Amino acid sequence: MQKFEKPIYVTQPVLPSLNEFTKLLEDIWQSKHLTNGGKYHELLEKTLADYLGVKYVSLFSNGTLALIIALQTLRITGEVITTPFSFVATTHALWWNGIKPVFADIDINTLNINPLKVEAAITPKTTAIMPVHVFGNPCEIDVLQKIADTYRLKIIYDAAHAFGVKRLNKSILNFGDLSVLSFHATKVFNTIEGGAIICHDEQTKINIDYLKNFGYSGEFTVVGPGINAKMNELQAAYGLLQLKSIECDIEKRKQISATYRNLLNDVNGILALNDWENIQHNYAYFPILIEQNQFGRTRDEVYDFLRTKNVYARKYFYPLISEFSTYQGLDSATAANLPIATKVAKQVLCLPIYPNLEVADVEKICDFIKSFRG
Ligand code: T4K
Repeated sequence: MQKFEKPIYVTQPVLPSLNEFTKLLEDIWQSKHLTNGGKYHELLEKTLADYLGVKYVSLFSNGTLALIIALQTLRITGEVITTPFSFVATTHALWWNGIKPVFADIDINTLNINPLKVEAAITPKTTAIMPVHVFGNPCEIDVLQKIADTYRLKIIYDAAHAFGVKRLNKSILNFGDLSVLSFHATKVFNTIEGGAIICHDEQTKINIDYLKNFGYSGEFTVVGPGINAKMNELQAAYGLLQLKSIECDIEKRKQISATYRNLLNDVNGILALNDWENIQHNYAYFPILIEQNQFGRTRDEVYDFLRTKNVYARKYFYPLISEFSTYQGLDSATAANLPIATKVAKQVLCLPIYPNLEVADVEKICDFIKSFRG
């Protein structure tokens, strides 16, 4: 089988129509209102709140700053329990706030933080939990909330992957104290770079908006040491256009996901996560776990082999965040404390998935994988 002529990456952004974007750019050029909460910024916040089914959206220049500000908003200090199986920005946001990250292991079925391990990691210094809806699959939100209520902890969800995900028709962004989205180019919904904090009451929204704008509450008043994390008008306008195709984009992702599942279902040693009951997924990623004993090849061998075929699958999330030198010294960062995450990080491979990926290409990727069985 011939390798792909052009590289197939793990993802590819959906871009809005250039013609339509040009019209909005002309409008922005006319108004000369480029940033600091212009009309497209306001409109995108409202449109997203409606689309997502949440009360308040505060737009940000990226998801990482949104995470940092979410922690500032709730004045989180001390220790925060989080997952090592995520993109490094999750824990970096804690570090930037002078908070000690405490890693808890993940659940083998969901790849999300295991609530039992969260409860076991609570100390008198714990103030909050920062779980991640990894690959867009919801955490055990009810169990986590019960733990948070019992121990009076806040929950900030890193929902970077969870745009549009619903449980029983309700957005999972409505759970916890705050949820943070990323609108990076690699995400289901993108504004090139961007992000948002979702909150549930007006005062919190006002505080978040102060913090992302240097702490200004009026022309001459600064209420706190804020930062500059605003989204500009060009990106907001781009986001509004991108929303037009989002339903169709997620539907295409669903088809790709179903094709992978059908074709890889019977391959011994390749495990894909199934759709979950009562969950409306967004199919942001297509992770598989490769069991070497059954498949006859390691995850790294499959990764390298696919690259020879011009397929750039990604090892999200390897290494674990706890394995990076910044965090290695923490008591909770050991493989002994994180056996499931350690195993999963060695087995996981995210296969290409994006709306414009042809089903024939998905079939060919599956054929490559099958042909490589040991
Ligand atoms: N929390 C979680 C759980 C996250 O996953 C992330 C970000 C964050 C927080 C932080 O949110 P942001 O501050 O980023 O808003 C990517 C993204 O840069 C990062 O946003 C994302 N998570 C992470 C999982 O993936 P890389 O280094 O793997 O991206 P990169 O540049 O290698 O892109 C992957 C592939 O996508 C490329 O091979 C080709 C394609 N691509 C990429 C870009 C940027 C395109 O086709 N066009 C593009 O413009 O980190």
